[in-house]
Amino acid sequence: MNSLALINEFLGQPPNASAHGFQIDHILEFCHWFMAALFVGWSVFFIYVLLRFRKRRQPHADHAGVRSHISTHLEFSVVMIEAVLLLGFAIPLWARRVNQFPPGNEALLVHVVAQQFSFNYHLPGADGQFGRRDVNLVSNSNPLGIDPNDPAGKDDIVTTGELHVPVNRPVVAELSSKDVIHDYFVPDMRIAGDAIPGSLIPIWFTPVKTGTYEVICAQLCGLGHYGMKGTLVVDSPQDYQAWLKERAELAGTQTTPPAPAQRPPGEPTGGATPGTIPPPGGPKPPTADAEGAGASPHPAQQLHTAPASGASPTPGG
Ligand SMILES: [Cu+2]
Repeated sequence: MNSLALINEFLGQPPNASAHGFQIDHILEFCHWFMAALFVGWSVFFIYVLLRFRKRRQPHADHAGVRSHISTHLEFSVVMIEAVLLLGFAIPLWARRVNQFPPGNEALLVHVVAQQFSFNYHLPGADGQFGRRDVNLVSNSNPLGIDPNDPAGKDDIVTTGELHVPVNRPVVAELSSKDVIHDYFVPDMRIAGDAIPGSLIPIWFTPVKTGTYEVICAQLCGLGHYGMKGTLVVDSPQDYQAWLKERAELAGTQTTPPAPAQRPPGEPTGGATPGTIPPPGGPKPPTADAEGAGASPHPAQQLHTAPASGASPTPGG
């Protein structure tokens, strides 16, 4: 770390842990120093103008305005520096990030599916193939709607909140969302990307330091946004293989994945989880609302709605 990096640290940026991060850091450092210089420069100019054009010295307004061209030259220089920063550094760096993805056989591909208020991860398992996902199969016990009848999905690994990746290997994360727009942000990896319903947005990074890093949602996505955090664990290759084995064993024995994240205080406690809203005209799920006694249906009505045929939320197999 050179002395220029002091301003990034001062502003709370965690140390970089990715292969490309130093390029982002250089631009950030330059921008922060440039903005600091502009702030000091314009502040001095402002104070000078207040004194120079005070009423005692300038009792009558002068319509001719400023005769010196210094401020014009200064403003032109600032515009030039900003144009060079944007066209010469920021846009080429961004272009490299979005155009030069690592080759598919080299990278680890993971699907990241955001929802209020957690991140789900889908890994292809030992066969390297992702199982088919269907929005109609999404339920509390199958948060990603993986088709139980698809052989490619049998060994898939699904986790919520925590992802493990091996060190020094590129990771391509394809972002999508089940409900609203989220943003998958890993500050230590200097990477972020929006997770938008109906879109698949790939981002990539290569972790270069083992450790545990924070993942946060960087889009205001609802009342529980503040708690939408996760963990990225960068493992040594051996630890990563051990984790994969552990997850595969868990997937084999566990029929019910972990319960969905609890709703934060203030969030409506309606029974439906995002993605499990029944289609219009379909049977309504039994209401789990404990707040309003009037909301719970009459036992006779429950008899009508509960045993609707073909509406079992439990995936077969
Ligand atoms: Cu979010």
